Amino acid sequence: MAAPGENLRVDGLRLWDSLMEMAKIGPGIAGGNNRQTLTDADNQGRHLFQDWCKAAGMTMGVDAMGTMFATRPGEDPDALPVYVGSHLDTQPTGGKFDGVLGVLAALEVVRSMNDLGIKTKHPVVVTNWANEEGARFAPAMLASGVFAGEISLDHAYSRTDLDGKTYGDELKRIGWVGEETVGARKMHSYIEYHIEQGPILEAEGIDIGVVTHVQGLWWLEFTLTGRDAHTGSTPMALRVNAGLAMARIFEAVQAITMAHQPNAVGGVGQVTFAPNSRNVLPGKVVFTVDIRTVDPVKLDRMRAGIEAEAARICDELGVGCAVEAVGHFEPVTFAPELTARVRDAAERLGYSHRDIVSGAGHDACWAAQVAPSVMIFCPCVGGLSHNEAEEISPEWAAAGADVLLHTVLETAGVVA
Ligand code: HGY
Ligand code: MN
Ligand code: MN
Repeated sequence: MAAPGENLRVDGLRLWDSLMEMAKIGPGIAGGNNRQTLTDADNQGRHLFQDWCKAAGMTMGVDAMGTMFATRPGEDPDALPVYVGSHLDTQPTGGKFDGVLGVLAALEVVRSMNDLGIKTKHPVVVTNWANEEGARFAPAMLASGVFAGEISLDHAYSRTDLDGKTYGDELKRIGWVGEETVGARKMHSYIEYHIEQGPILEAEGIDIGVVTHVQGLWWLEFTLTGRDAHTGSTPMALRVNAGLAMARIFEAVQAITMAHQPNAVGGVGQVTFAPNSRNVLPGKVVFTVDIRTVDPVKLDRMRAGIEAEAARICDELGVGCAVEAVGHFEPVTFAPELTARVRDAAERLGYSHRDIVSGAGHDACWAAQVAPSVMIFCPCVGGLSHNEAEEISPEWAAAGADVLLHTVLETAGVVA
């Protein structure tokens, strides 16, 4: 298909300025961001994004999960919109670009279309999905999961953070409970631009990642019940040591993951000890095992192996063991017609590109359940992400945004 304009490019400087402006909100302690979902910082970032969207002539809609949809009208009012976006919430020690690049590059695409006086057949909707990270309220991609009909609104509203605050209460507190029914919007397609969060593109000197698949995931929350006891006076043989059970389960996760190589990952990012006192053996230990692979059979085999091994370990130590699957999605395959379009756009713009599987989960995983979807990656320094030192170059950011612009224009259909 003929390109809408061989040399159409975004304004890379304006995109970078917006990224740096947003990065001032919810600063971290080491140069990154702590703008966790439904915090006051998230609220501030949402308002800045809303102001920018209105200044670009878009109208804002918000659904009952707090996801934001800024619409640029199309010439055909009956045409389903092309959705383009990602997320503005960050990890507690997050970077400036994870998610934010996709939302602000989508805004830059609209700003560029406005500058160039381009009209499209389909409306274009710039999207900020609520709670993509799942750092404060598990699971990740919560709002897009409700949108796709995979998670109920009630379940989502009931999710609690470590302080016992619920998603529903916190969304109400910051004033972002939208009127729209979650999932009522119908999509023509969904396109998401994101940093790779892995080392491949930078190591190979490639400008653009054409994301064909996303690996599947299980988040298994283990609750181990031991017995609070004095770390000094309790004989070793009398201990009901939930902490020791946790350590052995961590080793089992590592061993089972390594036994399922290549292309499988497993680990634990969050543990809570109760009572968490230096001289008390923990009566309760809660942690979430995160396992991922692109092979669905392997994914379920890893889960079964870890659960069986955890039960054996706890039985041996006399520790109680409960496990709940708090997050899951099957491996995702993106729409071939859209991945081909991304490849063509990169080719035409003179950017090097390669197909790639996403190691991280994204809202596009759930969008792909309800509409043809695709993702575009740019490199990131050292493949580092979920770390305040996350870094990309302005050139990398702009190159991916150029490809996003062309992919959106070809999908939304330029009207002369
Ligand atoms: O967990 C993930 O893959 C994403 O960063 N939420
Ligand atoms: Mn992300
Ligand atoms: Mn992330």
